[in-house]
Amino acid sequence: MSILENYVLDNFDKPIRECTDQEMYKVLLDLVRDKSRELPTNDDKKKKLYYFSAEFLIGKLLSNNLLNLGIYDEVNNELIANGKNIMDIEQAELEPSLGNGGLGRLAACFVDSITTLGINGDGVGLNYHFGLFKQVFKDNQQTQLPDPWITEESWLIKNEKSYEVPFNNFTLKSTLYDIDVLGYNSDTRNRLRLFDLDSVTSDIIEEGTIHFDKTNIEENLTLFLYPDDSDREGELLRIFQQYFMVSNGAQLILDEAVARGSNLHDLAEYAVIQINDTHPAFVIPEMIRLLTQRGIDFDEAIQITQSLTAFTNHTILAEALEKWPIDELEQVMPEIANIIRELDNRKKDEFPNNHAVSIIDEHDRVHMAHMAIHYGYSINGVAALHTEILKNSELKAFFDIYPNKFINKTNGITFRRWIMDANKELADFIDDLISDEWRTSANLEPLLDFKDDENVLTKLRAIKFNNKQRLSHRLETMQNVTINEHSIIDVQIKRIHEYKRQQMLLLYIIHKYNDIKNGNIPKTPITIIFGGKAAAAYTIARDIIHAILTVSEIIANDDEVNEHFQVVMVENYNVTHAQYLIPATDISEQISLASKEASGTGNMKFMLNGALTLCTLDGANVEIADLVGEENIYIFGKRSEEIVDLYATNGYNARSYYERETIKPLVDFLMSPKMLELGNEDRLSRLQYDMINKDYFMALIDLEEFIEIKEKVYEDYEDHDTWTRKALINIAKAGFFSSDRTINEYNRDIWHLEQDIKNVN
Ligand code: GFP
Repeated sequence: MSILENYVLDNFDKPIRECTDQEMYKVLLDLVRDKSRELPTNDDKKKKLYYFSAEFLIGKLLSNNLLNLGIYDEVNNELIANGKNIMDIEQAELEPSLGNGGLGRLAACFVDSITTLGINGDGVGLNYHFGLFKQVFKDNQQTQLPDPWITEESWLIKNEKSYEVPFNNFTLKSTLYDIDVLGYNSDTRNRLRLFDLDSVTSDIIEEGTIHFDKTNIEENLTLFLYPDDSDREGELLRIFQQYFMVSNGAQLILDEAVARGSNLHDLAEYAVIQINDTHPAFVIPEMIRLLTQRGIDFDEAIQITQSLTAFTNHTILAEALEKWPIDELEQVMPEIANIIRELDNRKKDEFPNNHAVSIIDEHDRVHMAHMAIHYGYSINGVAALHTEILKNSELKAFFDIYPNKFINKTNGITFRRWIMDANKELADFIDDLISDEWRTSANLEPLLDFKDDENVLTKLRAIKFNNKQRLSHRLETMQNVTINEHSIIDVQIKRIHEYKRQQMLLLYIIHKYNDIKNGNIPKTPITIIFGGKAAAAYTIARDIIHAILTVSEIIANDDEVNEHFQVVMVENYNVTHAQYLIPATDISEQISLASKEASGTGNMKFMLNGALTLCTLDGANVEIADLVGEENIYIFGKRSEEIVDLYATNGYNARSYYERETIKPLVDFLMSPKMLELGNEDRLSRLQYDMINKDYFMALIDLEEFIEIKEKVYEDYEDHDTWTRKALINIAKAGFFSSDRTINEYNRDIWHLEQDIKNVN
């Protein structure tokens, strides 16, 4: 009997052909779960990694798991033979929005690679019932709705384990859900451990919103990721969430370590904790508390905790480096607040008068990153440039006292999801050219032999075109938008944030629109696509979305322009959208203000799929440029040192740029009659005012250069052979960005765990 028949008959008592897609989804879920359960966990290995993260943006799991189990083709062929299409079946799977952007997606790529390399390591986080939120566009504005994903047919498996978390005045008892994490062709599995609370309920959410009573912790604790923290109640809720996550995680670690034979004094031989960004940093005082509770002396508890905790920093933006008022910590978890005071006192004694390294500052705020650096043994940045900025400016005071703790770990992406799954046609073609060895080694360099082979270049273009058709079909069904599959596809997809400068691309779009109205028709039509969510309380980011949607409507309504130029904003951008967008893209927009984007990982995904990067020298763009060479990438804009200097000297004046004759009409367009006819005056005037008078992330500083280089990129596209050759070189050089390489380095330099697969590039 075939791989599927048994399951189908067991469940539905009818042949595959007669099952609905929903039924087939259930069958495949059962099949994959059973196969995963057959794989042992890595518990026989003594030491274990616990990757603590507020976010795990895992995306849909069905295809990925089939692929990792090595049964994708077998299953797919059987489905096809029975008139089924796996892409349709996958529609039944709801995508969890358990992350915000790159940070959460990185965590998801990492757990895949950790398992693939045969490392004993679980992810630890929370089981948010409604994720971040579902983005819905209404009147050209972003609105936020709950984004449910937990159904009977989700990947969650209830675990028996449960822990008590002691808050001030009350205790909450957790429920643990696991999601199996499979590696590529791996004979073991790991897990995501997502903690939850049975009493949490959607009943307290106001209909059609994401608002709820923030004080009702028992019922709201795991409703949403990053609930609005613009008031004190919101801040308290975030602290409740963070403490709940780390207390459960730390108890789990102790349980498992003891079960494997630890006497707690030797805990560092059994466990290592990676703190992903600052959200899980309370694990430090919590681990100290738990160890002392189990009879270990306070000084030794500090030393044990320090020897097993490492920290990753993902940003230099002050807003993301969390600082919690100590009185709020006292209100939520007084014992932890006391421990933090003690930890701070010790460091104040050790480094008197060095205020820059205090954990508790003069405003009585606890700096989570400072706590993690002092009381962890390693701190890493996520790209070479970012780590240098940490060492030389943002965290210089720490680098001066702990030079050996600082290390760089340039981010990576899992090739399983980002080419093998997302771009099967390209992956298969690469197999034909250089054998399938790259699927495990990530070595794509042999492709360089084909850079002058016209047949190969033609085939690459054909694959890109097919991916454009696939994207076009998806946008039609999802959003009722038709795009021209013969157009240049130019994409910026990422969280909406001023430093990422979607507003700069918007100003370029206004320029291009005017230019086309003036009779300069592009040789090949152009489609610019945005995707990304703005945090609900981040007003200017929401204004930017509004302006993009409004301009896009103006262009769509203008018959002089719309055949040549189109602007689309994908609604509710998520991992699945990305899997369709990235393989179809020609131009990858990585245009952050230099020094501000720690790494970027979208940039790596685009490169791997043969898009050319248009970028500032920021984050990992610098490393992409080094790998492919200047002639295979488009670089513009002020360099990082200049920008750091401008901030230090207060040297940027937006208005002086605004007054330039190229720039003024573009910014003024925001408040033009055309815009006001379709748009919201409050939002547009606020955005315009901000750009002229503040422009904190300097969108105007690089605008003229950006316009110039964009014209050059479009012109270069017309030479198809040269363009595709550059694309091929980008693909060939992408191997460095495999997350297997990144994890191999983390393990070699930070974690020191047993690892089954060693021959990683
Ligand atoms: C952050 C940083 C990015 C970085 C990721 C992962 O998240 O530069 O690539 O973390 O390290 F800003 P996002 O802004 O992408 O969410």
